[in-house]
Amino acid sequence: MERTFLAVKPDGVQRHLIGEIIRRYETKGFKLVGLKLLQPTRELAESHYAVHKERPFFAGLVDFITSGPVVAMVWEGDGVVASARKIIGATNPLTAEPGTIRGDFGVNIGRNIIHGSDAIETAQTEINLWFKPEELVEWQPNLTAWV
Ligand code: FUP
Repeated sequence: MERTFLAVKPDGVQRHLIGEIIRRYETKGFKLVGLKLLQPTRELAESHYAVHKERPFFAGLVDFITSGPVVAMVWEGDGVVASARKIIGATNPLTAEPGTIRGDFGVNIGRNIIHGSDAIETAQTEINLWFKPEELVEWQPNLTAWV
């Protein structure tokens, strides 16, 4: 089953958007299989953003993502990688469509609230970077048992 890595960035946590963001993926129908709050180390942040190492914004990006707690998540479902990106919206919140997370809540490209893996292979790399295998939970949704 397809999985993706999502992270509520320090600005999303400070702005009390954790619940709002989780709600969007839960109500869409994806399954949460990993969740933790942590303040990333520089080592973790530099690995996560290694693809941007040579870019002028790299140091500021690492400063920002390590500046406070982040909510790291793994979500599972058919087509979850692309769908999660659609729900997030464009990188620049000023051009992200209304109705997307960045379009609804952000104004600043450097403070764009949430990260989402951009491809299935990237998702696998990011999940392995942020989570140990035993931190991921296999479970079967069973609505009829509870309602
Ligand atoms: P995204 O996949 O939409 O998160 O965007 P990118 O992987 O292209 O960029 C990663 C992060 O770098 C963005 F979330 C914000 C930051 N960034 C800048 O600060 N300035 C830029 O010009 C581009 C990206």
